[in-house]
Amino acid sequence: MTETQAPALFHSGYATLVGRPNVGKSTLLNTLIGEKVSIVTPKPQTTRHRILGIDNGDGRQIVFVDTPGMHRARGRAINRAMNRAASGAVVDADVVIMVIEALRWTEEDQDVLTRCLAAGRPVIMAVNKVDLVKPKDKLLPFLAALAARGEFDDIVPVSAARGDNVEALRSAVVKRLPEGPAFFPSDASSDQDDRFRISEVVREKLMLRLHEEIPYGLAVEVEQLEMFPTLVRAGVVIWVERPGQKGVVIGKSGAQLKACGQAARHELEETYGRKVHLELWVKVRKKWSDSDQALRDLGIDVE
Ligand SMILES: Nc1nc2c(ncn2[C@@H]2O[C@H](COP(=O)(O)OP(=O)(O)OP(=O)(O)O)[C@@H](O)[C@H]2O)c(=O)[nH]1
Ligand SMILES: [Mg+2]
Repeated sequence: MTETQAPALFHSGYATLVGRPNVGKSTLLNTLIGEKVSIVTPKPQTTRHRILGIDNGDGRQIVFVDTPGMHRARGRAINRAMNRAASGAVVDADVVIMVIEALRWTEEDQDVLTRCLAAGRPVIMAVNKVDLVKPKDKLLPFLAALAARGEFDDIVPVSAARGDNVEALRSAVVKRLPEGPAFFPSDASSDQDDRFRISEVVREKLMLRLHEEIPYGLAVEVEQLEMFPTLVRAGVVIWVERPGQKGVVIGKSGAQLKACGQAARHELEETYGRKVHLELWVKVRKKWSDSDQALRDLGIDVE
C-alpha cells in the first residue's frame, strides 16, 4: 500500500512595515529581502511611496510593504498623501510590523500604535537599532514597558543595519500568514519598474548630498528611458520648488549635480550590469509638493 501525502500548504500574505520617519523601515525591508529595494538616508521622510519587497521562501511568499514614515506635520499635500499611503497599507495588511527605535518612544510612535491597534490585524513590534543600545541591559526594562502599551503578537528586538535577529522577525511573520497562493511570480523581489527604480536612486543621492530644506522640495522623474543589451540611457528631470533651489542642486560649475549623477550611475551600473548614461535636468515647478496634479504626475497617490 502506498501512503498518500497531503500537498504541502502554501502561506502567503502582506506584512506592512509602519512607523514614524527615520526608525529604519526601509533598511529593514532591504535586509529582509537581501537586496536594495527601498532607498535609505539619515534624513526623515525619505520614503514617499509604498514599496514592495517580495520574499519567496520555502512554502511561502511574504510581500513586505515599506511605507512612508507617519508624521504629524500635515501641511502640504505630499505630507497628507504620505500619511494616507501608510495608513492604507496598515488596513490592507495581513500582519503589521510596527518599527520603533530602541530606548525611544515619542508622541508620533503613540499615534502610529493607535492606528495599528485600530486596524485589528496581528501587530508585531520590531524594536530596531539595538546595536546602539549601550549598555545592553538597558533594553530589558524598555521592552517590558513596551509590552504594557498594547496587545502585541510579538516583540522582536533587531538591528536592521547589522541583520541581527532579523530571521526571528521573519519567523514571527511566517507564523501569522494565512494559507493561500502566491501573489507574484516566485522569482520576483519587487514590483518596481525601471523608471521608478532609477528615479529613486537619483533622489537618494540628491538627498544624501543636499542639506536643510532642499531634500523635501525635490522630486525626480524619468522622462525618457532606453534599455539596450549593454546600455541604459535615461533622461531624468529633478523638480525643485523655487528658482533659488535650482542653483543649490546644480552647485558651483555644476559640481553638485555631477557628483550626485556619478553616484547614481555607479549604483545603477551595479544593479543592471550594464553601462548607464544619465542626463539630468533641474527644473522649477512651483509648489509641486502641495499640488495634487503634480503628485499624481509623480505617481504619488492622492485622494
Ligand atoms: N545604527 C543603526 N542605524 C540604523 C539601523 N537601521 C536603520 N538605521 C539608520 O537609520 C536611518 C534611517 O533609516 P531608513 O531605513 O531610511 O528609515 P525609514 O524608517 O525608512 O525612514 P523614512 O523613509 O524617512 O520614514 C539611516 O541612516 C539608517 O542607516 C540600525 O539597525 N542601526
Ligand atoms: Mg523609508
